[in-house]
Amino acid sequence: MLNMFQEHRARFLARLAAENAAAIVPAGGLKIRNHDSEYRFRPRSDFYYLTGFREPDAVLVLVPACAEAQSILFVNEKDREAETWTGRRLGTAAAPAALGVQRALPLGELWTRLSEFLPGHTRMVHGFGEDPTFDQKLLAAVGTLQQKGRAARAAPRQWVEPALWLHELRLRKDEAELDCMRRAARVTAEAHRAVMAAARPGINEGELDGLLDYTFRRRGGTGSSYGNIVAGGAGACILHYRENDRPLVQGELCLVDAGCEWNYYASDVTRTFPVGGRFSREQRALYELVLRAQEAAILKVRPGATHDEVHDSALAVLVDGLLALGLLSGAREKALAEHAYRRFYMHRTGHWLGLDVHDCGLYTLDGAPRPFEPGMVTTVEPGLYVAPDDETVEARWRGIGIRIEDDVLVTPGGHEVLTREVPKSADEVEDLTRVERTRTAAART
Ligand SMILES: [Mn+2]
Repeated sequence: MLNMFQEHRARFLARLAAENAAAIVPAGGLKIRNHDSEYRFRPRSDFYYLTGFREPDAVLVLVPACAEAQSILFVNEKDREAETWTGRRLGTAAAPAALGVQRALPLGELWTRLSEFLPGHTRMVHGFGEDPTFDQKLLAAVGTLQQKGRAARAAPRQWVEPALWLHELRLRKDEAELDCMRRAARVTAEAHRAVMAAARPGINEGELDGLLDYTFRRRGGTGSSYGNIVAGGAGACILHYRENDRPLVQGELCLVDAGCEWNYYASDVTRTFPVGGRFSREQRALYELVLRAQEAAILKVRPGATHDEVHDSALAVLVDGLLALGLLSGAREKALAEHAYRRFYMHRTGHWLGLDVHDCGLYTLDGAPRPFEPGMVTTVEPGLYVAPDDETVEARWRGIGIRIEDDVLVTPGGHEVLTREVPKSADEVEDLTRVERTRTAAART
């Protein structure tokens, strides 16, 4: 695993050297929840991608033009008393061997020593906006250097955002990263199966939420990639439903949008199933429509295709289906052109996936949709949501919310559905959620 991060760093350093640029990448710090309790720490993705280091506060400095060391990590120094209170620290002595950086220095020296390493670089990569205090200190340090005006050893005079070089690297996943994403996908499949098996009328959404978290951690994941969504009934029509606190009702659907994070790499999966194990006619009709749209969209994923093509192919299937079922009326072209479908389908069909659930990476290049390349991972996630108070449709359709989402890797020959082990066909999903079957299976084991 150390190799993976060293390779990322080497690739980024090569780019920085070619651009005559330095980079400063902070891990981020603890966030206060209240008083002296903090939220669980997760390193920022750029920092983790380049180091594999999980301690807060550390700062990576990459300086390819510096003769003495090109990768320098500033870390919290070993401190017996502080470690008793807040946890173990790697420290400056152990960091170079453990992480493969050339030098490690105490964090307290960052702002006084940074000026030693920056001269000779004309540009500087930093992501502004995450931590204004850090930004201020960095601007001051570089400003001081610029005012010295040492002609022979230039100070950085141009700022470059991480999106330009670093995020281009992160967008294309290497084999070691894909291994993490495949593991995340496998655990996610197990968690969705566990939820389907446990779901029954009366169980609280919160219990299923807990079962997801439990399965993710039990199987070695770093947690969930984002806040789990467990939405029974019309809750599914709220795209980012977060309450997760109602009992499931027989005959309603339950939408679960949750993915395991493995070694901080995300998976992002949505499944929708009937509470009690049998879709109603209307639920099944819409479910199979969303599934057909998703399958059509997945087939589009291959090198050279774009997010727009994926979205349009899902949309064509959905609009045809809505017209056939009578949820939309009139001409197909008009329904598409006037966005009549947006009442039922208001989001896009996919986003990049990687260390972040909505991963970095530009969606357009020179104003045009960006073509897929092997190694990129996107979600494919069409849905249909009929608001519970939508008077424009017959009552039997109201309150049905469905989304089906998988994670799809672009391969040289087309694509690979990383999350293919998560059950998806209407019959499979009914089978797994049928209450009598679950009980009999439990009695047998
Ligand atoms: Mn998603």
